[in-house]
Amino acid sequence: MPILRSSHAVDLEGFELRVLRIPLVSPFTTSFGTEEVREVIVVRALTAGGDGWGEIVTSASPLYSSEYTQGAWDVALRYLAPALLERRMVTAEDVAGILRPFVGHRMAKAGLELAVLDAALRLEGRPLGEYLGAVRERVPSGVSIGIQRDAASLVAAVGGYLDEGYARIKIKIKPGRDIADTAAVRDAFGAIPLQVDANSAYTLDDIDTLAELDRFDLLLIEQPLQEDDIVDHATLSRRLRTPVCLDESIVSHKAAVDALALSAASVINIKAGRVGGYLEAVRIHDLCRDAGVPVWCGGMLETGIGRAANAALAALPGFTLTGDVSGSDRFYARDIVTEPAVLEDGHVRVPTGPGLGVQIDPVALDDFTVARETVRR
Ligand code: SMG
Ligand code: MG
Repeated sequence: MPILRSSHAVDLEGFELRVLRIPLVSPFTTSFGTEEVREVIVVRALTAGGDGWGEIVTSASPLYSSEYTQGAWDVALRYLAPALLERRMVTAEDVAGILRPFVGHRMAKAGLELAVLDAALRLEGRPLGEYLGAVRERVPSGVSIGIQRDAASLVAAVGGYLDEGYARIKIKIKPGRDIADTAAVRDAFGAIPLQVDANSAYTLDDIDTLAELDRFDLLLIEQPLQEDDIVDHATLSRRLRTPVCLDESIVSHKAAVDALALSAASVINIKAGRVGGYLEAVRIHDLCRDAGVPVWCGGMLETGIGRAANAALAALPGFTLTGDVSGSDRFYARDIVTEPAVLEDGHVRVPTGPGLGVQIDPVALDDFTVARETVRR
């Protein structure tokens, strides 16, 4: 039986959206490109009972998915926020239904839903973790490491994060930077918990290369093929010993149902932004838990807002694998919340205060803001 979550309605007065550009502590390279600055949209729901905060996890360019900052900015200001404001009294559980007529744009929808949910829970004095169904006070913390200049640099980077205490290592791979990089990490560190993420860089023509990864006893290979290659992922899954995990392909609960029905994956990465919100993320968690499929919480280089929410989500019982829920300092020298997530003994704490359980640092928020717009009722 699904647990029915309910939060109080908030009296919506407006939404303030900001584009932030926050420098990364080091460049982050995936199979689709390199980022040196995190460009992200912060959402503030303005309600009669106080503010709520959310984050739209798009990147500047549509490379991870079709969504990107300016597209999310436009659709949120032009269509999504006005639709919510028109309803005025809104619960977080209403948001997805109100926004359903607008096709796609899940990251934008997720950011607005989180802001409404945070406003409601702050008003109720209820922590997000409790609302979502968290069963842990802290979650094990994995780190996602970008493609480095060469294998030696990768080994140095992995060693640094292991020294910090990270519980699991994920390395990014792409054609030509796969077997040798993975071998270098295994040779240097032995049987550490290790997985790889291809961000859709391969096709079935690469099946022999991907099968070579089997000898490294990886926890999983994440999203080797394209977003819509569900059947090809099923074909690949039958051929590999390494478990196939889907990230980009799982854009909704329905996509997860279909992927499991076709045996396209034996593990799922759940990202609230990618699936349209934390409530949809919980539905996918519930589905996978009932199906005996392990899940873990993915990351989109979140600020302290999304990072707090991800820690709460990752504390649900079905999240049996270590997620990309790292300390804030893995990406940022300065965050926009007053108590950024820190790594303690390989774990990150689930905030216990009302709503997200973190406070915005207004000076940092202003310092990183490059655009700002408010829509009112
Ligand atoms: O937040 O720790 C994090 C980043 C984790 O590797 C990460 N995310 O495909 O899983 C993924 C990537 C997508 C990031 S692209 C903006
Ligand atoms: Mg991924």
